[in-house]
Amino acid sequence: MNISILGIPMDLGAGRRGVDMGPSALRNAHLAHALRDLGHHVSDLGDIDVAIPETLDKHAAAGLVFLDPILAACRTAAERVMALPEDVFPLTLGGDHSVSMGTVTGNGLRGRPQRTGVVWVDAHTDYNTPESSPSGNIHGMPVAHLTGRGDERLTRLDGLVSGDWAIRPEDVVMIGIRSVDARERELLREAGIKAYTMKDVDQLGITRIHEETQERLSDVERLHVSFDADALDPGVCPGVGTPIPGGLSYREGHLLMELLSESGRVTSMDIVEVNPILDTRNQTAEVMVGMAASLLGQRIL
Ligand code: HAR
Ligand code: MN
Ligand code: MN
Ligand code: MN
Repeated sequence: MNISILGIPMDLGAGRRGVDMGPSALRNAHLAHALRDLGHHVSDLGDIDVAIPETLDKHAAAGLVFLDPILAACRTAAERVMALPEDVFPLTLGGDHSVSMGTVTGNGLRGRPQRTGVVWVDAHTDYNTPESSPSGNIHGMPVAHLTGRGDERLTRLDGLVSGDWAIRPEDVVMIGIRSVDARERELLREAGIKAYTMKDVDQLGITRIHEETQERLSDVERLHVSFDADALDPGVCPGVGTPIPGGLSYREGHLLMELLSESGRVTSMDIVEVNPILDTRNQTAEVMVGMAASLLGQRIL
């Protein structure tokens, strides 16, 4: 397979600094090499330009911290992904999770707009709107905006999305969930988003959850996996800005990636929220490189 790596070194959507260094940490953990070892043709397109927070006023445009530079970066990321040939697998590196508004949109519109399913692997549901958000941090809002809810500048990605393309709420499956804000919970229910909590992981197991996910997403034309490192347990991935106890184990993460890989249906992936400032000797980036390798065909035997 042809894989293109693109970094979005942005931490403007998070409450603390450091995930802007995620792409470097992942490259340092030998991401491209690991994928070449699997026989893939890998090209690293480098990073897009993202504003540095210290150079900006923290203008919280009505509950949206750093809206304008986040919009600009997400739009650029979407355009870069849209420009890739259809046979390329885009592997996009955050950055905080707001980058996925750009990457998912770019993947959905690449070639021609297509019905796109999203597997959102995360401790958080990231379904706040500007009104419901307790923090104003945009990395808590990408799924709401991808499904057409919230601020129109973000749902339209600064005018890039015209017409009626959006991710359908029924085409989103979340896995690993254990932190949801009170009003966010109501919005999720209203929208009918399917979310497997850690309780579901404990009770059903990853194999069953994966089967149900494939069943639910059987009609989508493209399938994007957005993997937030904080879905994994903080003991496995300590280098994240918002660690929540009780996460996916190392093997649960790999099993999910292995099963998604075997399905042959995944067409793009993000790795987000890796924060090397808070990490232990780049462990989190190394674990996430392993997750990408499993999604892209690595097998034990
Ligand atoms: N729910 C909280 C908020 O909206 C925090 C969520 C963002 N944290 C993440 N995203 N790492 O997955 O402010
Ligand atoms: Mn997230
Ligand atoms: Mn998260
Ligand atoms: Mn986070």
